[in-house]
Amino acid sequence: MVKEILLACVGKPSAGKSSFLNAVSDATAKVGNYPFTTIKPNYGVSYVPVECPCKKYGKESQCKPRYGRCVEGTRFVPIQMMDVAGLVPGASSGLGLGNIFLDDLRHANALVHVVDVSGTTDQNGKETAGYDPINDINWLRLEIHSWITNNLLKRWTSIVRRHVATKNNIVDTLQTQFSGYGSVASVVQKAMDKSGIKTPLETWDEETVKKVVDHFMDVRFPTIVALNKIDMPDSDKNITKIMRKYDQNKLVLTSALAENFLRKVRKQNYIKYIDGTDIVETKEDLPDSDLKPMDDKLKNRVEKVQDLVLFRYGSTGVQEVLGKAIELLGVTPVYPVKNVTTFGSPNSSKPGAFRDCILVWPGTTVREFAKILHAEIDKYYLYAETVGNIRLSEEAVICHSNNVICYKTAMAITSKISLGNDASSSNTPDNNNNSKKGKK
Ligand SMILES: Nc1nc2c(ncn2[C@@H]2O[C@H](COP(=O)(O)OP(=O)(O)OP(=O)(O)O)[C@@H](O)[C@H]2O)c(=O)[nH]1
Ligand SMILES: [Mg+2]
Repeated sequence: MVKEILLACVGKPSAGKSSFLNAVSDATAKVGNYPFTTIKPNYGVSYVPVECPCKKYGKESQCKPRYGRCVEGTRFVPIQMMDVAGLVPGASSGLGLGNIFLDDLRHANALVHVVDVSGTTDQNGKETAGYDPINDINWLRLEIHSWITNNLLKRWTSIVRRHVATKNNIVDTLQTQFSGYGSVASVVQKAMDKSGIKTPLETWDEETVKKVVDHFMDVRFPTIVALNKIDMPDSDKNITKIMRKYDQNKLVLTSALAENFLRKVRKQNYIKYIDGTDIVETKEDLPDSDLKPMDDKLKNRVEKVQDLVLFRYGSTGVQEVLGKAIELLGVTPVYPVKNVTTFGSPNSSKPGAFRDCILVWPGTTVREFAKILHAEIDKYYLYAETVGNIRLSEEAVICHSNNVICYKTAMAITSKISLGNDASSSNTPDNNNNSKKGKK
């Protein structure tokens, strides 16, 4: 099945989730300085940067992405973003807007935990001063953990009874319980391997169940923490504290407000601004451009954003969050082509190289990808080759050195291959980190 990767913004009310969604996508979600501005989830399409082979093979001028865009060898591939209502401590047992919004997370492949690092909102999203944002990092994980654990413990006696009666293995029993979270057996297997638990399920106590859920969460809901509102006065000292305590690979400093402001001013043609950088140019910098001159008030605001965010931190950070999330998921971009010299599309007679780019899960093999592209490619499969007419084994795992793939089939494939529909650009099973459904 070909569908998109979905990242979900989570966090307490007023952390800036909707602002973040708007900053990285085409969404126009409502933003407000009061808790629970968002009730129903908002959705948007974002573009994540991956390496496009057009640069390596000198085809930059012919590179014609069907979706997204390519800028000098950096391909921007569409993914789905979502922003849910704010979670408050106790959400898993119904507090705040409760469980419904945890349910909205079931289809997400990874989470972006938006944290208000300025300390100006309390755990319920109400205005305050000097709040310690470390609290938020801790309890959000606990809430999701409790949500899953409680759902499991509620039925534990009957789960054990059925497990014993059916003589199922542990992974199958747990997968039945976890399928509602978009899990597959390989995810459960990975979580069990990580946990190191080898005792029979019928002997597990509550602590063991909690430990399993902990590992399941890591595999099923990998999370990037966006320390948001870095433009505010107290953020600095909180950032230093958090950076010391947590894995820096999963932390990104952001100002969604600054990004939205820069995007808006760019749209109004007052500035040239390159996403993900600190580069902002005005009419004064580019007198021959068609940029509009800014009045003093606007000029001051732009300069303030430059001073507080861009010059200090290098960028607004929001693009970096997407890049890290994709890195965490470990997906690889694959470029199916009609032949490995012109790099034309197997799905279109239109001119242009590298039209299609599909993100696949780690471990996806050449043959599995054939199946993802089209059942007929799989059915009439002869062989696959990559650049230089190098044949690829069916079992070869797709990686960055063989991700330009041409399939040769015993019959011409007449029906359209499925990657051409709507905005699909990624092979996304409802789980993470493995394309092999049910593989153990
Ligand atoms: N200073 C500053 N304010 C921000 C930033 N991001 C968001 N805000 C402000 O924080 C407030 C809440 O923003 P929202 O995006 O509505 O927050 P939310 O997390 O979606 O809130 P709920 O929908 O109520 O859960 C608004 O006043 C935003 O303008 C930021 O990076 N810096
Ligand atoms: Mg919101």
